[in-house]
Amino acid sequence: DHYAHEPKRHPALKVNSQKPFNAETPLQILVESFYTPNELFFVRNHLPVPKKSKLEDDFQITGIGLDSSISLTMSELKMKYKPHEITTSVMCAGNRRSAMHETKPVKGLQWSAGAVSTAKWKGIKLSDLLKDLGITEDSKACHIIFQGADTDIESKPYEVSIPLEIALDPNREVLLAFEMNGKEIPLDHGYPIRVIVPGVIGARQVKWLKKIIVSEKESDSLWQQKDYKTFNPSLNIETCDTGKAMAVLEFPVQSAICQPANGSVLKLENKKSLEVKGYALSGAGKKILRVDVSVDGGQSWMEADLYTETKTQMNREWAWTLWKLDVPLSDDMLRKQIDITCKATDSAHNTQPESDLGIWNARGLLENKWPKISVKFE
Ligand code: MTE
Ligand code: MO
Repeated sequence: DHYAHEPKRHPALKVNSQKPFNAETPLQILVESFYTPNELFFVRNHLPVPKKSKLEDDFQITGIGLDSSISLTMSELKMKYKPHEITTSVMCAGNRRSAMHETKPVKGLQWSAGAVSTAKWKGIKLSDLLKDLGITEDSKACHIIFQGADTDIESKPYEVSIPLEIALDPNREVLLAFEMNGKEIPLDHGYPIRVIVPGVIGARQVKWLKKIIVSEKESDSLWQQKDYKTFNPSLNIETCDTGKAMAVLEFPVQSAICQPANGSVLKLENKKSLEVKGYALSGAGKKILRVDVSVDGGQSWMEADLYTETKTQMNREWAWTLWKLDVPLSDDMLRKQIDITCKATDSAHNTQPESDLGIWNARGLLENKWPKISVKFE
């Protein structure tokens, strides 16, 4: 059985598929803490989890600009390079795909808004390692390919790449991480070493890292060349040109309403206001400036309170912002369904579209239209 080495999982995870294992963090739990507990961090696996005892703590680095293939162990890494800690959110490009699917059917796992989580990661900076090995901006290389230890039935590993420019940028803080929230990285999240690339979609952040290849070209894997691309909204899976489209890297501004749950029937209890909570984040290190909430379909907006545990540098916010608002309740609202929507604005004043007609794409990636929930009082 290819799936003989799957770890035990927390029963609260909302399972999307068992083999391979894909599960989201329940929305209520997501906004309970800034750092997602490791055992409740969403899981996105394309392939079976590799056997733990086979995951030795070393990996290879090879490719152009290097005389030979170099093998590095975790203890060597820790000895040679300064440890570095960052807080980042990891979000799957398919997060909220089910909302896009409602507009027009799309291919892929039907994620709700729980395909995102946040952790403090400790590791070494990839830029330190690359510079030490003499890989510079003027080398012939343009891409860094990462290979995981997880393989398909033809023994092909999960593989993607990132531009060298991002890998070498010390301010981008790309990590070869070995700790997640102060603990060894759990098996589902890439034990013993995974790549963390702040500000980009989850797909580029390779778990169970086995090999780094310094290359002139992008990875030729289907995850780099086919699956994680967006297209003109009028193109479908058959008509889209995957050769022409760019691989998705950085993501647009996003938000979600996590509490109350969509469809809740709430108790009256002399309520004067309703507490609404959610998250917001943006790609490329943009921080969240504002989250606005509307209960009248966008005619008027209230500003939510923002909460973060990171000390943001300009353009280096890698983690989400949690938000909260006590929505005042009028007598009229208590009698009928309340529709709640929100939108976030990032530090470049990018904001979310009201509808997804203009961003719809055949793979259902990067859905970020205004999230909507409805609740009522019993
Ligand atoms: N790395 C390997 N080796 N295999 C995978 O299937 N999935 C990617 C990425 N890294 C994947 C991987 C995708 S699509 C996402 S969204 C993130 O891991 C999810 O990370 P998580 O499971 O730790 O939440
Ligand atoms: Mo993903």
